[in-house]
Amino acid sequence: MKRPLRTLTCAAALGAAAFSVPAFAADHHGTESHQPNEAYATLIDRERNEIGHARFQQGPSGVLITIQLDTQNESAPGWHGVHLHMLGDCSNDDFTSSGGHINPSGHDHGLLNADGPDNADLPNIYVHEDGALRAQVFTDRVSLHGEYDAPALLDEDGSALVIHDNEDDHSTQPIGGAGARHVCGVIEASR
Ligand SMILES: [Cu+2]
Repeated sequence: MKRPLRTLTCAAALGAAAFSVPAFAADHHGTESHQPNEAYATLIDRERNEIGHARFQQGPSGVLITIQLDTQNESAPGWHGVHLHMLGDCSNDDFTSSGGHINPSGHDHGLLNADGPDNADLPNIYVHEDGALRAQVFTDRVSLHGEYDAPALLDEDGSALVIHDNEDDHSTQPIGGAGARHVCGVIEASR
């Protein structure tokens, strides 16, 4: 009795494996979304020198932003406010062409504001004595393409990452006292 039972069990297991392998393979060769889930920005200073870049990675619950500034740029050492501005346009001298903050939520500015934060708000970033900076910040108040109903960075008129002259105090209106814009980068889809 034992031997035939074992044979049956074996055959059943093989049968299951034979069915599961093609199904697994089909999943991995099936249609995948080709919409890019990354974006980048080349960062320029007011003299239009390229001084760094930013990478935007869309995750399931937010966008991870990696910012890099090269050494020898004109950014003053210390903390600087960094925000997401509503137009993908860094064409004029003071970068006001990038418009105001992305903020369809209508919330006040400031990560520490009881009526905030607005969609564009991010933590400050720190520039070292030699001008270099490496930072990662994460936000779920924007998305690349409208994921989880957050405003899209890659919408029709684009958007820009802007680094300000001063630290953002995360509460004062409208931009936390962060001052003028000294670095700008148009956010573009990665290919
Ligand atoms: Cu700003």
